[in-house]
Amino acid sequence: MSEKFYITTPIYYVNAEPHIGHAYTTIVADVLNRFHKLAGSNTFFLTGTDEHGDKIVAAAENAGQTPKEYTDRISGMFQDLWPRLNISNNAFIRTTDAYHQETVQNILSLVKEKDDIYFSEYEGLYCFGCERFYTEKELVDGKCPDHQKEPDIIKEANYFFRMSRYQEWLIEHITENPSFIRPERYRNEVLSFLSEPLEDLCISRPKSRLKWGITLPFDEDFVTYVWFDALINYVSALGYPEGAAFQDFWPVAQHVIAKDILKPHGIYWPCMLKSAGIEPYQHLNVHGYWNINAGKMSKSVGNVVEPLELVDIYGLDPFRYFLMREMAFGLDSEFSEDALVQRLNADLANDLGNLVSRSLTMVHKYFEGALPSAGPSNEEDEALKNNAVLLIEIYQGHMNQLAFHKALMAVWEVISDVNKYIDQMAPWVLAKSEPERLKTVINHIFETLRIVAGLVWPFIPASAEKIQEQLGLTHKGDQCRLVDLRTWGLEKPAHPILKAPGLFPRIDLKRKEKDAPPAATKKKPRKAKTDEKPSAISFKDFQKLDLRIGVIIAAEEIPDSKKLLKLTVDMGEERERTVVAGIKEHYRKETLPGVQVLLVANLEPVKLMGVESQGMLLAAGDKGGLHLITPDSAAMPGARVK
Ligand code: ME8
Repeated sequence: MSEKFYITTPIYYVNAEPHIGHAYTTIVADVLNRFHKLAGSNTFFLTGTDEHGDKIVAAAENAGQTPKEYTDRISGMFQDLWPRLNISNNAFIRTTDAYHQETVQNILSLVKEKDDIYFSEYEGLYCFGCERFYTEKELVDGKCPDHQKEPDIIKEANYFFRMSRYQEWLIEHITENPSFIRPERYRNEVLSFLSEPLEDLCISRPKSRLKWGITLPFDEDFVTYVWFDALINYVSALGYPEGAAFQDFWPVAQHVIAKDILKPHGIYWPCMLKSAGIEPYQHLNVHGYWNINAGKMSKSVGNVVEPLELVDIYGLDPFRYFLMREMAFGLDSEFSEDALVQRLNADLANDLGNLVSRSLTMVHKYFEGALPSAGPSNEEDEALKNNAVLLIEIYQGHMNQLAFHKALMAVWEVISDVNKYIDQMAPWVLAKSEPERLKTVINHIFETLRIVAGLVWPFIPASAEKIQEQLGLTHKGDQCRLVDLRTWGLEKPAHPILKAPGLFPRIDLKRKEKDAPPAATKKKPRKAKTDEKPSAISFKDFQKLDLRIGVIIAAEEIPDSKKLLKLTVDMGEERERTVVAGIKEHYRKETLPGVQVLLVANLEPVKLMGVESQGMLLAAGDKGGLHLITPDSAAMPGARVK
């Protein structure tokens, strides 16, 4: 029987449209869900929307809609967003769903029967933004710390949940289960809160003040407090109490939230569960905030980052990769588009993208797409293999600790190992001198890529599946298992290895600066029209050009040059050439050997920074930076362009 895994996100309020914070939490849950599939578990992943309460009524009024119309619309936006972020949730719950409302009423009845609910008059400080009462002590300068507003004094009779009864039990449970709330800082925060007497929780609102909620099963004049309603989604979605999914998945429940809702999840929810006779969840995983310019994202400040806008510009997998690589789970992070572009160019386009492309090009060039078997291996081959196999264990350790950024760093170390291995082994030299050895080298590159593709799948699923397809693997995506990745040489390609079109287009860092000012203020004086296009040349002139395919076999820095790299290019029959190319700002030199290029071969040699250049590489420049022109499939070095 396979292990089970159950992961949830908060159910998001429908009073605002989805932003990058919601996207992050949901992507974290998705990564965990996919990772546990990779590990062979039977998983269940839940997300949804929180639709009752004052805030929603106010937002609906603002939008000129009824609460029902309004919640349908915004909940729909969340439901539309998740597939576009490749979120693999099994269910989407709305607190307005009938089955959820019924479960809330059942649990309220159970808790009431236990004498854990009582009726009482109460006067307190109420923040409508937070939809809860505050104690004087919790206020900062007399204001709600979240909404910076003085709370209203409200006096009303309400129902209360005897949370105080469970304080001692909760302290004991947290102390005995160190990973119940993690990372540790949030566990300590909850314990520190519990070191003061716990007050009972007001769990109703009179209908005279709020109608949009779930009616209490024991008093028609009241609706349920939105948190008592919302938290129950985690069990109602599984069909509590009888549902098979509840029996299977509740014992392994894990929640992902940000620190803003630590108290309801770390205190109210375990006490509610205990009172209702339900086992506590297994882990509460708490992350920090994404900040913008060192401040919290907020609609009023106007700095809300919309996920789909970023996905449209940079692509989904770069967006997912950036969020997971940049934030240390548990700590706050600063969001910056420039940092995203840098990660995309360096980690994805340069390191991973180029590795895949140069590796597959070699299988084509030397073996026509058929993966060769490995012969005897030497020390370097063994070192690469050991690092790649060991990576699986290291990765698993980090993932189990929610250290996603460390898991990715470990994968990228191995990516860098393969890039170095290729440079050291120089397959383009082996192709001429040691064809048997070449087979072993190519085979080791393939095996390492198989492991890398499997491990990056939870983070960048679409790209990983593309790589797996190109490698000809049978077990792609959610069919791939960690246990299979561990067995070196397990999978033979089911079809010839495919050519690799660029996986991650590079983005020009200067794009934003160029695009930013309005065109009117940026325009240079227009020149005469005839200067804008190169003038036409005759076919005869064109024929004078000698354009040829070359393969870069080495790339070196040129001292003191910011832009130039010195390349050694294999030209086939002809001798190797040295070419000085202005591509240093766009390509890392380690990733260039093996790349096929197009060369103007009959230019007069020129000296650049003291190095004679015997030709010129062709490249296209656009908003995305510089792109070397390369044939769509491996061509013979020296081949003429016709
Ligand atoms: O609190 N950085 O819903 P909500 C990171 N309905 N994550 C962020 C973020 C940021 N700047 N801003 C929001 C609610 N989030 C309740 C939950 S659960 C039973 C009820 C994410 O729409 C993060 O996950 O205000 C945070 O906990 C959640 O959105 C709050 O979502």
